[in-house]
Amino acid sequence: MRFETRAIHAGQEPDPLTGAVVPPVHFSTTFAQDAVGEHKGYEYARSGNPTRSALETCLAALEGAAHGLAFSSGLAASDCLLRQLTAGDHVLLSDDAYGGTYRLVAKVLAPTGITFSTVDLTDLKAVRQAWQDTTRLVWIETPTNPTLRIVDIAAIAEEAHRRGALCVVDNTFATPYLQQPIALGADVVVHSSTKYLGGHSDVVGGFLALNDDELSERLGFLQNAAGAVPGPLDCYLVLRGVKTLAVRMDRQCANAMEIAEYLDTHAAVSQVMYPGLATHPGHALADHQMWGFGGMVSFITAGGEPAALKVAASTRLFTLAESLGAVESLIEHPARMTHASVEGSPLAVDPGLIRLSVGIENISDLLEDLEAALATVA
Ligand code: P1T
Repeated sequence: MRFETRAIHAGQEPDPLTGAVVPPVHFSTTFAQDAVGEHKGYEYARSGNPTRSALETCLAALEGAAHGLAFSSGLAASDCLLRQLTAGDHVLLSDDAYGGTYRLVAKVLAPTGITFSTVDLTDLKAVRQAWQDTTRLVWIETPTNPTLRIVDIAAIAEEAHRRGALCVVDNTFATPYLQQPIALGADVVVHSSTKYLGGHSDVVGGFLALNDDELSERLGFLQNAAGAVPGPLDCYLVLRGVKTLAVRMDRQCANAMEIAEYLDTHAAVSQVMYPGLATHPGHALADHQMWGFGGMVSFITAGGEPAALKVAASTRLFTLAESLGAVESLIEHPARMTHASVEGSPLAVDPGLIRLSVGIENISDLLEDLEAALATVA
C-alpha cells in the first residue's frame, strides 16, 4: 500500500464484531480474563489498549518501521528514549532544536550524570570534532526548529553507526509524508504528534518508531513501567488526523512556498529561512532527502526584536500562539515563546526571528494578512 492508503487503512480494519468502519474507541481501563492470565491480548489500559494499538500500527507503517510506541506527549516519547542512557554517556544534540528537547537534556538528564554537547549538525567536520568516545546517541532535527536548517540524515547515521552510536531523528517538522528517516539510515524516529500528525490543534501526543526488536522491547517496558501513555480519545484524534496528512501537507507546502517567496522580496524582512527557496543553503539536500519542503517558514525582521514583536502582534489570520502543524496558520516569536527555555545557551535564537506555521487557508488571505502586519514596521 502507498502512503496515503496506509494512512487510512493501516491498523484500522472494520470492527469484526459490528462492521463499524471507524474502529471503536476503547475507553475501558481493564479487560476481562477467561482464567488467570488468559486474555485476548489486553489486561490493563496502561500496558495496552486497542485504540492505542491501532495508532501504533498505523504510525509505524507510515514511518516504514517494524515497531511503534505512542506516548502522552512528544517530550514523553523523547524522555522514554533518552532514559536508555546512563551516567557517563554522551549525547550530541543539534544546536538548533526545539527548546523543550534542549531543556530535557540540559536540565533533567545532565544532573543524572549524562553529558551532552550541542553542535551544528549541518557541518560534518564540526560533528566529527564534537564526537567523544562516550557518545552513545546523536539527536537530529531536520528541518530544525526554528531556523529550518537541513541536516544530512544518511551522513550523520553513517557516522553514528561507524562509532557505535544511535542515530535519532525528530521527524515532527517533515512528517513521514515528506521524509522517511529510517529508510535513510536512522535508528529511531521521534514525533510530537501534537503537530502535523494530529493536525488540528486539539491533541497532545508523542511517538517513537524503530526497527530494532531488542530496543523496542526495552522502550515498551519503560512505556508501561513509567506510564506516560496517551488516553484512547487522544489516540483516536491522532488516528483521525493522519488520514488527511497527505492532502493537508500538500496544501501547506504550496502555501508556505508562496509565502516564503513573498517575504523574500519584502523590504521589512532581512532574511527568509525556507528550504524550498533555491538560495537556502540546504535546498539541494532537502530536495534529495524530502518530497516537499514543509509548511514552516521563518524570517528575520529588518527592524530587529521591536519589529518582530510588532509584526507578531499585528496579524489577524495568523494567530499568535505556540505550536505548529495544524490547519490554521500560527505566528510566534521563538526567542520569547517556544525557545525561551534556551536563553543564554548555545541554542539561543535571534530576537528578530519570527516563525510561521502555515495552514491550509486560502493563500490570498494569508498573504494579505502578512502584508498588513509588515506594513506596520515598513
Ligand atoms: O509538545 P510536545 O508534544 O511534548 O512535543 C515536543 C516537541 C518535540 N519536537 C519538536 C520538533 C517540537 O517542535 C516539539 C514541540 N514544539 C512546540 C510546541 C513548538 O511550538 O515548537
